[in-house]
Amino acid sequence: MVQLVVRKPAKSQQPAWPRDEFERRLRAKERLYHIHHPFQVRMNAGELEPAAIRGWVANRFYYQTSIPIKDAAVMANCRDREARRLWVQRIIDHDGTGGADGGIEAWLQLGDAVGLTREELLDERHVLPGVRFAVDAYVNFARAATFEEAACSSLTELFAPTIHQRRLDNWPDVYPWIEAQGYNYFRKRLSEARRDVEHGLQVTLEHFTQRHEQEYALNILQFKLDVLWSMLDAMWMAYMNDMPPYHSCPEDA
Ligand code: AHQ
Repeated sequence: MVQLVVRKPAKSQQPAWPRDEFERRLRAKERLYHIHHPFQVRMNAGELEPAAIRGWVANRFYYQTSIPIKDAAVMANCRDREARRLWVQRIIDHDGTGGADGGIEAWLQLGDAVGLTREELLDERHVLPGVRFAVDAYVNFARAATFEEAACSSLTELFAPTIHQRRLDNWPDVYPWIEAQGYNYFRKRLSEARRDVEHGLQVTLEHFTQRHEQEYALNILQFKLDVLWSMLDAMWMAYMNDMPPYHSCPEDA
């Protein structure tokens, strides 16, 4: 078994939290969600230059295209047919299916709306090392984790509807240069995130029942919060501080 990156507390004598207290503690992690990262705060306030918006769209595209790969890894570790019947919808929502283009196509439209070509999104030329490492850590966690551990790691989406709604509410006013068709992705995610996270929360609350397991679940959620925060740290250095990787290195002879 691959050593997971999340600390697993030892069995304790402390009593388990009641289910509603466990859920309250999971939801209390919202205070650490990346909506509070200065990059997101400045972005939602309309303070980012077009180049920084394009950088965010291009780097988040790597995250979005990694989600169905992550979810396929989650499915591969799930022996429960009913759970797989629900979880498979996440892959369809992103990759699309016969009748629907899916979220990755919608993100390519967001790219077009902010002035990025499909080619430069798909070839990943703008993906920062720090973003790649954080996203790959999430995918590799899901590959090594049990189904329930990976389901718990997706619970940051408890907090996602607010961040999508803020973009829909603010961006048309503060970024009038972004074409409206770009917002389809955020509109789409509002309902999908709410539906997905209900299942993820049910799996988490039902599986992690002893006190040390509940604390482990909080550590797993913290790991995913770290993934999202670290992505924006890399983007802040590159697009806000104008300090992209190797900016201080000597020119190539
Ligand atoms: O667009 C997002 C998305 O499809 C997902 C899948 C989910 C997961 O499986 O971890 N998390 C997630 C998130 C998406 N958008 C992020 C944003 O800020 O736009 C939020 C992110 C999340 O909260 O985990």
